[in-house]
Amino acid sequence: MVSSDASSVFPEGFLWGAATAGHQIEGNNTLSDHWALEHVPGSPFVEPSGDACDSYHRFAEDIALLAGAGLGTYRFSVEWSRIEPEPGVFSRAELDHYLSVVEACHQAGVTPMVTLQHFTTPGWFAREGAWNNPEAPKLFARYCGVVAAHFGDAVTWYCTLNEPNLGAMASLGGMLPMAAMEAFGAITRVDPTVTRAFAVRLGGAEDTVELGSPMRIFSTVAIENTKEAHRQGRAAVKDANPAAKVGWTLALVDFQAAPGGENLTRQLREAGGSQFLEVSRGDDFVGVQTYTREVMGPMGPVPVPDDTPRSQTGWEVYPQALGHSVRWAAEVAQVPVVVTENGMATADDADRIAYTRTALEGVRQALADGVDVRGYLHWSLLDNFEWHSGYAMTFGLIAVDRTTFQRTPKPSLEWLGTIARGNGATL
Ligand code: GCO
Repeated sequence: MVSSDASSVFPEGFLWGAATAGHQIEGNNTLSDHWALEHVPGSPFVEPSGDACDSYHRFAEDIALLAGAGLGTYRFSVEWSRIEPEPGVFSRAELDHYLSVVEACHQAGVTPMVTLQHFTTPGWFAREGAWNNPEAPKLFARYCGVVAAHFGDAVTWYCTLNEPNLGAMASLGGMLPMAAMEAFGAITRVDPTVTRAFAVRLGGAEDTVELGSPMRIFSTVAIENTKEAHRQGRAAVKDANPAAKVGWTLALVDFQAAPGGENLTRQLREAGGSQFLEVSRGDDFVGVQTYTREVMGPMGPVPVPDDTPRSQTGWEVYPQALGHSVRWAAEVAQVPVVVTENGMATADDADRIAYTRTALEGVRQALADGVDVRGYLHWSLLDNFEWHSGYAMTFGLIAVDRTTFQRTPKPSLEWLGTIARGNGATL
C-alpha cells in the first residue's frame, strides 16, 4: 500500500466525498414507481417527495459546495424513469441533463460516481413486475448500456444496483434495527386497497405490479434476478466503456452475536450479506453502506437498552460498525472496498462529527491492517427525502430550507473537507 503521507495510512487517490440519490434530492420524479406509491390514498409514505431539494436544477450549487469544502468525489444517481420513460424509449434530453451533472463535477475538480438504480424504477418496470419479471436483468442492462455510452469516458465509477440485499436482510424476521423493520413493514405490508390503487395508477394487474424497491426483493426469483441484473448491467457498462470501474452497493448491518445468538447471526450474515458479497468477486470494487449494528440473541435481536444513544431513525449510535463491515466485505468479496454510504440522522451536528470521526478511525485501523479500502463517501451531502420517513430525518452535511431550497453548510461539511484535504492525516 502506498501512503501519501508518513502519518496517514489512507492511500494516495483515496476517494473522499459525499453521496446522494436522485429521488431523494431532485424533486418531481413523477414517472417513477415511488412517486406513484407516494400519491395513492393511504400511502405508506408520511409525505410525498414533491420538490425534494430541487437538485434537478440546483446540482451545480451542490457540487460547488462539496468541492469548495475540499471533498473530491460525488456519488449521485441517475433516474431510470426520466431516462427511459417508456420501455425502449430513451430521452436524449434527460441523458444530456445527467451529462451536465457529470460535467459540473469535472469543472469543480470532482470525480463523479454514478449509481444506475437507487431504489426507484420506472412506473412501467413496476407495472411489469419489477425484479420478479424474468426480463428484468435484460431490461436493466439495456438501460445501463445506454447511459454508459452517453457518458463515454466522462464517468469511470459506476454502481449498478443500490442495496439489493435490503429486502433479504429485512425479511429474515424482525432481525433488523427496529426503524428498518418499520420501513420494511411500511413498504411491504401495505393495506390491500393501497396495493390495488397503486396497480391501477400504474395501469397494471394487482398481482403483477411490484414496487422496484429492494425492500421488495426477498423471493428467490427476485434475488436471483437482481444478481443477474448486476452481472448483465456491469457487462453493458464495460462494453460501452472498458475503462469503467463497476460494482454494486450493499447495506451491511454489523450483526453481532450475544451468547446463544451465534447461529442466528451466522445465518443472517450469510443470507442478508455474504451471498451478495460473493457476487462482487470479479468486480472492480464493492460498495459498503453501514450505519449501525444489531446484536442477536438466541431468539432474535437483543433490544437496545433505553439509555443507549440513538439517531433520529431510531438506530443505535454505533459508528464502530463501519470498520467491522469493511473487513467483512473485503474478506468475502475479495475486491477493493469503497464506503459508498455512512452517516447519521441527527439535529446535532457535533454528534455527526463525533460519529464520523469514530467511523473513519475504524476505516483507518482496517487500512493499517491491510484491508484494501479505496474511499469514504458520507451519507449524505444534503438533508433530503428519507423515503417513507419523509423530510424529518436530517442526514446532511448541508441543510436545505424546505421552502426556499437555500443551502446552509453545517460545520460537519468543513470538518470532513479538512480531513479530506489532509488525506486523513489530521483525523
Ligand atoms: C439506504 C439508502 C439511502 C438512505 C440512507 C439512510 O441505505 O437506505 O441507500 O437512500 O437514505 O441509507 O437510511
